[in-house]
Amino acid sequence: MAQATGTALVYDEQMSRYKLLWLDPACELEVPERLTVSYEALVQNGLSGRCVSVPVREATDAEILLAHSEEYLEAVKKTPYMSLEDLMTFTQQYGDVYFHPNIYHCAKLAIGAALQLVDNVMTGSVRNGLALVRPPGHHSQHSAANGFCVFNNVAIAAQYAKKYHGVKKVLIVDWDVHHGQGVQYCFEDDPSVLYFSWHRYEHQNFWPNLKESDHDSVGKGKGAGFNVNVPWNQVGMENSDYLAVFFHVLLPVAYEFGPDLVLVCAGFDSAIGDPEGHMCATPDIFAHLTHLLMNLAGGKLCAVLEGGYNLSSLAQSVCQTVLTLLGDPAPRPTELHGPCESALESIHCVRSSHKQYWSCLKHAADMLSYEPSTKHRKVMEGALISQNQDEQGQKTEEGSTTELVFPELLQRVAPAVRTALVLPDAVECTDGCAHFSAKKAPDPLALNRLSMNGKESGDEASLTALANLIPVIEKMEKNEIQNCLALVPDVSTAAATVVQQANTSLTKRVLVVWVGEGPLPTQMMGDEKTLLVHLGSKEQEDLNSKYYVPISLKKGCRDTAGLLQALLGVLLPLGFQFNPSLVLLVRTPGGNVATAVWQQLTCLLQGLAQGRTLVLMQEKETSSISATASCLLGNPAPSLGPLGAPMPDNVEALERLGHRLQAHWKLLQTTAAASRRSAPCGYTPSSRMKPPSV
Ligand code: Q9C
Ligand code: ZN
Repeated sequence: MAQATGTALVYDEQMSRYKLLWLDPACELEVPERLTVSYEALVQNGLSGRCVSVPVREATDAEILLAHSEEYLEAVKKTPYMSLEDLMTFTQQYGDVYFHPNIYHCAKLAIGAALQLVDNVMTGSVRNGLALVRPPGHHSQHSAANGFCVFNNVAIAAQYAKKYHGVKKVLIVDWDVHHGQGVQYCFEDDPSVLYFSWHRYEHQNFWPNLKESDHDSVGKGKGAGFNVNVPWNQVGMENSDYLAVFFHVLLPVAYEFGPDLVLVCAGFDSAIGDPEGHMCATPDIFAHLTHLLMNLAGGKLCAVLEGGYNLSSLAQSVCQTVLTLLGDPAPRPTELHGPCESALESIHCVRSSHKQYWSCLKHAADMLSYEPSTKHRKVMEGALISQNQDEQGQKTEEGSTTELVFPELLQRVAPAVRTALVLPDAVECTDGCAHFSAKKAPDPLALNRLSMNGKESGDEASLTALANLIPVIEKMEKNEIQNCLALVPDVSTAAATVVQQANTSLTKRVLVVWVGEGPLPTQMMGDEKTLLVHLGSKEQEDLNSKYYVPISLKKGCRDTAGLLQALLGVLLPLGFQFNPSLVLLVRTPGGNVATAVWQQLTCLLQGLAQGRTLVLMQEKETSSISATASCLLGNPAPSLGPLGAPMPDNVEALERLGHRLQAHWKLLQTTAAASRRSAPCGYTPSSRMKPPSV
């Protein structure tokens, strides 16, 4: 089947036609404007026009019964005919939810919107999409409404995808700030649906105050290991905390799982300014979260709106998500200083709880019996504190929350040319790219630049190839070209030239990702403007350099699971924290990396440097041109399928490397302070394997 393209937007303003009809402080945040404001923002930013508009429909009884009981459905069916008084009474049997004569209709449309999205993605008429819906779904349960939710839109969508599209494995990523306990209950013993949720928890002091929202609820029976909870035990979590959880918990597990479809419970109450979440992650983080999920399942991603109660934060976050689904480069993340201590405790705990279920976590540190730094408070005492904190969300006359101060939506301007190809003349072209010959007579200015850099001694062919690269790099700097694939006679010389050229400006930082064996150009062993990460098989000496990171893997790049672990757990955290303005991806001849893994690498690295990626390959590697160009053009990498276990030696080596580097690069941390202090010193692979000598 041809590569699916396009982003669906499933929306109908009908879903804004219900509201709270009585006084209830717990529910007044859930307003119709949440939906209209989100949609208006998409229109204003020209994004709805770039999406494929997909109509909603009402879900059928059979579809609702995929996740709910008949008794509950029959009860909800009566609500359109109830008096106000009866609606209030009906509402009272559930927690933090309200009914309205029109909510049953809207709830059926919300499910139908999610199912329309799944249909369009699964049949390949679009690649991905967002359903903007009300009421939300992830708190609703088999026989209960809860937390503004009536029917479980995403749970039903997952069951539907399995039943009607033959989907074998579904990943549900719940980035809403609340625990989607309804989704957890639905799939607790089901190994075909992996549910991940992070949520404000505060040691059970935050709503819904459940024991089963903690990190040790991992699923039951055959589903053990397929429920991943990351509790936030403090408010104020930032971009670094969210990214650290993706790099060290969600992504390794998700890639090992190998889903056929990704569903996102896309709640934006986890963004800054939200009166429920009290978190500090900025709206642009959703561009990165989205991008990081877009190469799973061959790009089949369906996002469905859940929470989000600060209208301005919500609208910005929705726009960032859709921009990324459409393929626009994500903005550069702002200063990431690494996860906070409380987030590290959570990460440490969840990795430890799951180590027996996932190969990628097999060597994760055990929890120690140290006293946690974030003290466990008594539930009742804490509940009072949470309630008082919530008073700070001030209300305007209309009942919407006043806007807090956070960065404006960063305007993203996509370059006119997405992908430039610099190829030897005889080489076959790939569609959709701009071509730059490597053999045409070079620009004299560029030649002059090269000779100033001491390159005049090289042979004419390689000099010409280099000279033709320079105008492309300049265009990338001017935002006229986003990325480039160049085939050159000698990758080593070309890489050195590019780094030299890029470093001429003071603010430029280059991340060099060197795949395969050397020779590494000696003049680029790394400095504060050049971070060099070398993925290869040669045993490296344990250099203690911050800017030269050799990742040596046994069997080189052929241990797919090991390489993925290196990519997700080391390269991406380093890259995000370094925050380059250009990524230079170099593949040496005979690098021996499988095409599908190379594509994951190429795709994921485009989350950095606003997608400014320059790929250098050896002239003769013409068979990789179309696979590489496809990734640079924004097509998803093909699914790797479920991953096996990485080679134990490689896991050990990565663990050791992480410990060595985490003093410099805090985004590599995966453990809380108490265990981190003891880990790096006296740590050897063999001491890990043997029981401690008493
Ligand atoms: N201040 C969704 O985000 N409880 N639901 C609020 C505590 C209800 C959130 C009371 C929160 C429900 C979809
Ligand atoms: Zn929520």
